[in-house]
Amino acid sequence: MKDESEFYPILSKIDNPKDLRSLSEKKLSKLCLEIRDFLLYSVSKSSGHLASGLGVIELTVALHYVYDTPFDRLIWDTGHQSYPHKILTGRRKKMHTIRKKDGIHPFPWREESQYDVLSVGHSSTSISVGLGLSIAARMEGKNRKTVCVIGDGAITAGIAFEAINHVGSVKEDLLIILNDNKMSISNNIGALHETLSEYTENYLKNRSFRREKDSWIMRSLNSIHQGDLPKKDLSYQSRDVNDFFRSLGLQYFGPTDGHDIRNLIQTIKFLKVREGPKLLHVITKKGNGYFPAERDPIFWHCVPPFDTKDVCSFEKRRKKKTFSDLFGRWLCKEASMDPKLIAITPAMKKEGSGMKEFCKIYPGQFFDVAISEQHAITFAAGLAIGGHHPVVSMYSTFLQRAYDQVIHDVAMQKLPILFAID
Ligand SMILES: Cc1ncc(C[n+]2csc(CCOP(=O)(O)OP(=O)(O)O)c2C)c(N)n1
Repeated sequence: MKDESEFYPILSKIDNPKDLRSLSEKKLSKLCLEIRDFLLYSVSKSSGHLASGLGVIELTVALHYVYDTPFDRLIWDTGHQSYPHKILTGRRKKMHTIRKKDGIHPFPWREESQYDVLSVGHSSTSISVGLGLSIAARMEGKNRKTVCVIGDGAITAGIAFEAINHVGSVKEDLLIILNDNKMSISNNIGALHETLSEYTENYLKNRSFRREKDSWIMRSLNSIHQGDLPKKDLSYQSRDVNDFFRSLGLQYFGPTDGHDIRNLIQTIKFLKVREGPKLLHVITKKGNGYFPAERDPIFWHCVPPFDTKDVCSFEKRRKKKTFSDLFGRWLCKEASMDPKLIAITPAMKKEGSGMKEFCKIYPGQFFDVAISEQHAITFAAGLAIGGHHPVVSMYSTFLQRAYDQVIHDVAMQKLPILFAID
């Protein structure tokens, strides 16, 4: 182990978020650099999720800085991005034990820490749990706040939409942070993803408008300090994203730079005192600050131990064939003889399912349906009824999401669907 205080002068003094909150804002950028370096070092020793954590360091610092955790509730959707959260909530010295026998969990785990509100691993549950917690907090009457952080990948699942539909109608006080890095494990997919990307691109192109908006944020923040809530919200006036979330009863704010710690803190402070259901659209880069992970966030999503000084040979070694690649090869061979074969994956194109080649050779017979295991199966049922030969590839653990669909929409209908279960 490196000598902590020498390499991490600020981080080594943070054993919980209270220590973090005692720092001046000026020190936070430096702290983020130290966390980034520490995270890289510890994952290189332990193995685990890397690129997503690198992308939310500033967000994690800002949230623990502004909110009074663990009194205020912070929920990380899916939880693979929660390593920086673990580092700041008393588990720094155990980070190298992640995924080791008797080590700490690679996802938030309720029994491990009072800061882990929900044990996760399966995606898209944060908004439902957040809503339950915000109702409980209102009934408790202690002004406890609830924040959910959900990725643009995780938000594609049905349960997230079901929860938003509920949040918007009961109008509880809840902040949803949409961490938009354009990636799921593979590139993200779907109409919402396209709209978010287009919206953000237009926004970034329009620099002069951005400057105007930024000063608008400052004006709004000033008025908050004077006890006067702004009449208008901060959102950029575009029909697409705004209208989508507003039609579901959420106040939309953003997009905002998720790597600018000062901006994040100001924005989150502003939202903390604004009542009602709100969504803050934060733009981040998966793998931020570590060039290999920025260049290939799919590869660096989750990694075995590696030597930080010899990344080239690590990348080459890891590109060896896997069992999933063999499945992908079999699929290509079958499709060459069967034009009715359709391959379906819920957001696991490359890693879980080895379909990278298949989708290039047979783009018309391939569907990545985003994180939607239930839809994937009932969609396959429709294709089978229509005379096609669907192959649905899925990790067994995520297939749990869709037991009912397997039984009701496939088995009971006696439909010929092949399940490739890893
Ligand atoms: C129900 C379910 N299906 C699939 C997965 C596998 N999975 C883990 S992380 C992830 C991508 C999530 O993307 P996003 O929420 O945007 O987070 P990012 O990694 O981009 O930070 C997927 C598909 C899962 N955890 N749960």
